[in-house]
Amino acid sequence: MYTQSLDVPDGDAPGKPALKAVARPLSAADAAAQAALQTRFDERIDADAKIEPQDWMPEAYRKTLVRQISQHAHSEIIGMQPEGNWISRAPSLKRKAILLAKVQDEGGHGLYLYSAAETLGTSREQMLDGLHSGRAKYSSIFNYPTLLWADVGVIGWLVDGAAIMNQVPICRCSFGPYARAMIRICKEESFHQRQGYESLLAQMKGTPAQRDMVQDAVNRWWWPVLAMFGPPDADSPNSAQGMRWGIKRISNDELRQKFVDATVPQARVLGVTLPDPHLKWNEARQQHDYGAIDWDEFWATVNGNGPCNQERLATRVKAHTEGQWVRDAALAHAAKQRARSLKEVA
Ligand code: BYC
Repeated sequence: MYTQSLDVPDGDAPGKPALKAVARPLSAADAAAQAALQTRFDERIDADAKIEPQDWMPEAYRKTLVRQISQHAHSEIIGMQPEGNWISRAPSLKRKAILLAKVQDEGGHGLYLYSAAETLGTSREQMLDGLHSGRAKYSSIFNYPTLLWADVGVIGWLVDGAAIMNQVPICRCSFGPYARAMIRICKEESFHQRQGYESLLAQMKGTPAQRDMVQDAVNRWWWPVLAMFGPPDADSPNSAQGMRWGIKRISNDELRQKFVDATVPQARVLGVTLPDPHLKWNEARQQHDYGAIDWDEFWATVNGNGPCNQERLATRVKAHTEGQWVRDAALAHAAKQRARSLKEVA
């Protein structure tokens, strides 16, 4: 039930012959019109122009965007939980205010992204249904626990740092509403990354126990963060088409490498070690070499068997169920206002 990787079959009951809709052949005129639309779409993609919701687009392009935006939006929403757990335990008023703002931002990001998906014809209800039923994916990283206060800082530094690396190129994505949503999201992610790093700097200036706590958190998050960028390019089924359509601009492995190269000097300034004996500067490549990522652990987590998958989904479903009265009240209020304005017009 909790898997993030199920694809729903097209409704064929087990043991029964599949009923397939038979497509009516296109007339010559319709086929020519279709080809012209496809050509226009391809030209716009080649010219790096934006595709807008009212423009014609191939169904596969629409589907790919809905898939990616869905998993991105759900990541933001589920991503509120690991840090949200610490709001009531933040060590000072300042840290609590910062954390509250950050977690609210993540909720806001989810909402912009659900709206971007709505412009493609997929409703918020459909998206949420996919999440709550366990059919839709969200980022593997949010299935790891936040055991210590230092984990909150490390999420800001490393998880949001990885998110920025991955998401800045999406500001140039070919689909207008997604690209525009990403501009604001990236500005906020930048604040998130800085607050995390600043919190860790403060902890590293504290007691030996605080420094140990930061190192412990870094040790636990480093490898799952590297896996966040997705499978190696050679095992990434969606990359080639995503790149062709300008949805994806930089490959999973390239982004991972850029992240490692940017993070090593930051770790040095912070005074922590990164838990990888193979991590070293490669003079010839002018990049860091790093050790092997445990892809079995990644896929187990994506497929519902990470440390917190069940808890994350159960918490989300409970929050949605318990929030029903808020949605009912908002709808009742909107209906009242509509009735009042109709009365005023009459
Ligand atoms: N976790 O062919 P690939 C955040 C899936 S929000 C789970 O490379 P693609 C933040 C992938 O979906 C973080 N699944 O796919 C929030 C695909 O399965 P489907 C989220 C993953 O789409 C709050 C399959 O593996 N960011 O940072 O070309 C607080 C094969 O992969 C993961 C975004 O969503 C994963 N880590 O590339 C703090 C950004 N990786 O869909 C921080 C937008 C891969 O075929 N998304 N999979 O069933 C993307 O850029 C791309 O979708 C990905 C994957 C790079 C993630």
